[in-house]
Amino acid sequence: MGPGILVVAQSAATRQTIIDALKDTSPFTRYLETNSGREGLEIVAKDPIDVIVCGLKLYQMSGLELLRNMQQDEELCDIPFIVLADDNRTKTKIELLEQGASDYIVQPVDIGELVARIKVQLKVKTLQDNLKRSNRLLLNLSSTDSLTQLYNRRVLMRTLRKEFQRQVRTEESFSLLMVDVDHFKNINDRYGHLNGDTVLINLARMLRSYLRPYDVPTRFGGEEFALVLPNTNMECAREVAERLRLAAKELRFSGEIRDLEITISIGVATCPADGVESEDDLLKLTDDALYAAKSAGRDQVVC
Ligand code: GH3
Ligand code: MG
Ligand code: MG
Ligand code: MG
Repeated sequence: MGPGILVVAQSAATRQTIIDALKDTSPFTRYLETNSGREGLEIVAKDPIDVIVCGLKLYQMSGLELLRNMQQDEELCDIPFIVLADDNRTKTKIELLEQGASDYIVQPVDIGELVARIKVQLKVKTLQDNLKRSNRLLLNLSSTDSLTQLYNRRVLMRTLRKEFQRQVRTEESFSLLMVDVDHFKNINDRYGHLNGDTVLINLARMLRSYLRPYDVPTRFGGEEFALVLPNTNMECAREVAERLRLAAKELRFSGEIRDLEITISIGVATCPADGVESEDDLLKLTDDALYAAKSAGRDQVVC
């Protein structure tokens, strides 16, 4: 999809002149137009727009109001906004730039200059989009476990810290589940490491699908998964853990491991709890519960 340019101006002739001139230089661009500031706002909210060229006097909402509305919106504030200004006074120009306009051109418009200015803003927008994309990618890489696509341990620790603070403030309890695959070493030994990885990937997918959107499933390391359940007391956490334990037994795989059945052990701890004052205390308590589940014969939940 080519870049989108929105032309907002009261006069149909002005809009047409601008779009015709742009079409000559860039036939692959999408052109949208309106004479209404309000409709302009609706368009940018639902269509990907890369540059707006906007007059000040419009129907329904002025160009300045449209600019202010967009500036207040996190999603829209970075869309380059070129104003078709009515007067050449420095004061007006400064005001427009301070309100968030990227550029302005004084009417009557020199169309060649406008096209050149639009191209500059399109370049800025492309750079901005690329920067945002790499930031998102970096953020994703730094918080995701590459094998399972669950969150990593860094996110676990950050989430636990936040949940602790929230617990103190709201007195709502939250729970931590530590899930560990039983005799996973045997699976690796018998079917190989790659099949072991497949088991982890499928188990992770199951865990995520059983949790609520605001739960935080993380890979703690190896074949252990730490699941943070906000707003969850011990009873609910036990029920969730029990459902996960049963679902793990039902997991089926394909190829060399089609006959494999796995079981998991789960340690559960809930905050607040006696003697638990830090993230590490809570991890220790959960780990003790997991150890108890292993000692008691595996394939079980211990709170
Ligand atoms: P238990 O029931 O006591 O938990 O026994 P276990 O064999 O599951 O536990 P142990 O801690 O002895 O073994 C865990 C194994 O998990 C050892 C390690 O090689 C394997 N492992 C750790 N990370 C990965 C991974 O990313 N992929 C695969 N395939 N194996 C892994
Ligand atoms: Mg383990
Ligand atoms: Mg172990
Ligand atoms: Mg294990």
